[in-house]
Amino acid sequence: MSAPTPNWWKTGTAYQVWPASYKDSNGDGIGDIQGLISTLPYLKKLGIDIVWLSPMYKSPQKDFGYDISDYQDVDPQFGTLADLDELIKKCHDMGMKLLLDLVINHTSDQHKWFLESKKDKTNEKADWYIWRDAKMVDGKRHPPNNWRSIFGGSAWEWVEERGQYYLHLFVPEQPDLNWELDEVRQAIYREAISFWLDRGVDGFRVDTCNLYSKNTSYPDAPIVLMGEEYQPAEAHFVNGPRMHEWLKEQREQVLDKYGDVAMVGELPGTDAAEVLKYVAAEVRELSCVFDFDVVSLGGRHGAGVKKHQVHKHDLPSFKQAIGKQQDLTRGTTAWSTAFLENHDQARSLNRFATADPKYREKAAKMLATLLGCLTGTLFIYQGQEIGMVNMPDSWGIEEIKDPDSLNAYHDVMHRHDGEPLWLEKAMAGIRRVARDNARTPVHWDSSKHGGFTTGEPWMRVHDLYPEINVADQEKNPSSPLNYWRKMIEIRQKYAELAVFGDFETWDFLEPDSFTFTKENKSNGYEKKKLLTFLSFSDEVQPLHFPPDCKGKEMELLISNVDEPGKHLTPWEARVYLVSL
Ligand code: TEU
Ligand code: CA
Repeated sequence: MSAPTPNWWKTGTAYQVWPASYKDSNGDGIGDIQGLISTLPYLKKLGIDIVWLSPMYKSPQKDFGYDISDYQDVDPQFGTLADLDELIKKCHDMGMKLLLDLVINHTSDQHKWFLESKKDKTNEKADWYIWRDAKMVDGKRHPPNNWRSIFGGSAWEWVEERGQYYLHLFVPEQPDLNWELDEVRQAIYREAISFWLDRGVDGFRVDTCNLYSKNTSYPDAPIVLMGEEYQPAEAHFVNGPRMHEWLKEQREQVLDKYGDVAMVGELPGTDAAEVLKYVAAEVRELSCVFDFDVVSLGGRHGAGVKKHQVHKHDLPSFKQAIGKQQDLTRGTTAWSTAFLENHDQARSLNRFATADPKYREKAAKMLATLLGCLTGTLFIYQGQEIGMVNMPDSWGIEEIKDPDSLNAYHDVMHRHDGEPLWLEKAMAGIRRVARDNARTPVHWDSSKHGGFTTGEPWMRVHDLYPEINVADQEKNPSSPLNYWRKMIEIRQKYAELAVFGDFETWDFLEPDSFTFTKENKSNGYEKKKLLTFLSFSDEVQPLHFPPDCKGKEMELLISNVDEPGKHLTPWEARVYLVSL
C-alpha cells in the first residue's frame, strides 16, 4: 500500500538561483536568464526538480531586485520577457518546475504606484502606501514613531512633495504597500501573481510573507537598544492581525484557479505554533515555509542584532534548531523546507562546519549528508553544491555591496566615532554573516573570473575559484558535486524515510557529533530506519549507537570516506539503512 501521491513540491529537490551572480551569457559582467538557461542540463543532472529564481523583475537594484519597479517585466540586465518565457518552457520540457520570487510587502520607490502616491494626499493612489504625519517635538519634525528599519535607521522616510512620512521596513527605496486597501490587494494579485501564473510558472517563494499586516495604530516600540533613536518593532509588524485573512483570500481568489500552486513562504521571527497556522494543509494559505532558527543561530534574529553581535553557536543549539524544523510538521498536515543557505545567509561551510582547506570538501559532503536526510522540501543554493565559502578575510569593506552590511558598518563607525578596534569588529562580523558572502559569482571553471563572465564581473569573484569550481568537480568522482548527485539519488530512493520520515536525535548534548535516525511507520518501511552519523570535529570521535540499532543488519548507503571504520574521522558522514 503506498500513500496517495504527495504534492509535487514535497518530494522535489529545489535549487535557488540569485541571477546577478549565477552565469553571465553576454559578457556584461552580470548573470542573466540566458546564462541560467544554459545550465539547465547541469541542474537536471544534479537531480534538481524545482528551480527558484530570485527576483529578475524590473528594478533599480537598491536591494538587488527585492525593490521591484514593474512586476510585469524583466529587468534588462537579466534579459527580456521572451527569455523568461523560454526559461519556463525549457524547465517544463526538462521536467522541472519554476518558482519565481514574490515580493509584495513593498515595491520600489520607482514603481508607478508609488510615484503617483507620493505626489499629494488626494491622488488616486494616495493611500496605496503607508503615509503618516510627522511628530512635532519642540517645533522639530520627527518620524511618526521610533520603529527601526530591518536594515537599520528609521523605518520612515520624509517626502517633501507630500509633506508626510512613508513606512519602509527595509531600505528607504522599498516603501511598504498598504495591504489594508482592497484595491491594493487586487492590483497585487493581478499584476504580481496572475500575470506569471498565466505565463506558466508553477509557484512562488514568497518574500517576508508575514509582514504585510501591521499594527495600524503604529505605536512606539519599547526601548531595548539603550541610547539609540530607533528601536526594533517586530512585535508590531510580524504576524500582524490580518495576515491569515489575506493569505486565505489570495489562495481562494487567485491561486485556486491554477491548481496546485506552490507558495513557499518566508516566515522570519515566528515560533513553531505560529508557523503551523500558516502551513497546516487545511488552512490553505502557504504550501511550506522557511524556518529561520538554524540560520539565525548565535544571534537574535530581527531584533536589532548587529552583524558583529552574532557569535559561534555550539552543536547542541544547532541540533535543537534542526530538531525544531524537523518536528514542526511531525504528525500534522503541514509541510516545511530543509536548507542551510540562501542569498541572505553566509556560506554553510563557514557558518556550520569548517572552511579549513584541509577539511573543506569533506565537510561540504558531511553537510550534504545532513540535508539529504532531512524531512521537508530540500533547497540548495547556487554554489553550495561545490562547497563555495565566505569572502576571504583579506577583503575589506570596499568589496561590500549589500546595503544591509554597509548600514551595519556605518552604524558602528558613527556610534563609536570611527574607533579602529570597533571597525575591525564590525568587519569581522560582516565576514562571518554578511549576505555578500553568498553573492559572489559562481565558479564554473578555473578560467579567468571562474568562467562566470567573459567581461568584468559586477562583483569580485572569490580568490579560491581555481580550487573550487564546477568543471574540476565534474571530473573528480569524489568531489562535493558528485557526492551531492549521489545523495539526492539516495534521498529520492528512500524518500519515505529521508523526505517524509520522523526525525530523532540520539546524542543531543554531544558537542562534536550528531547522530540521528529517520523512520516512517507506514508504506512498507515499518522495519527500516535511516541512521546518520555526522562529525563536526577536527578530532576522531566515537560512534554513538542508538540502542535499537545495535547488532542489527546495516547497509551503508553513502559516506564521505571510502571505508568507514570503528570511529568517525574528522568531519565524516555516513548513512546506514538499518533493518530492525
Ligand atoms: O528577506 C527578509 C528578511 O527577513 C531579511 O531581513 C533577512 O533576515 C536579512 O536579509 C538577513 O540579513 C527578504 C529577502 O530574502 C531579502 O533579500 C530582502 O532584502 C528582503 O526580504 C526585503 O525584500
Ligand atoms: Ca549578462
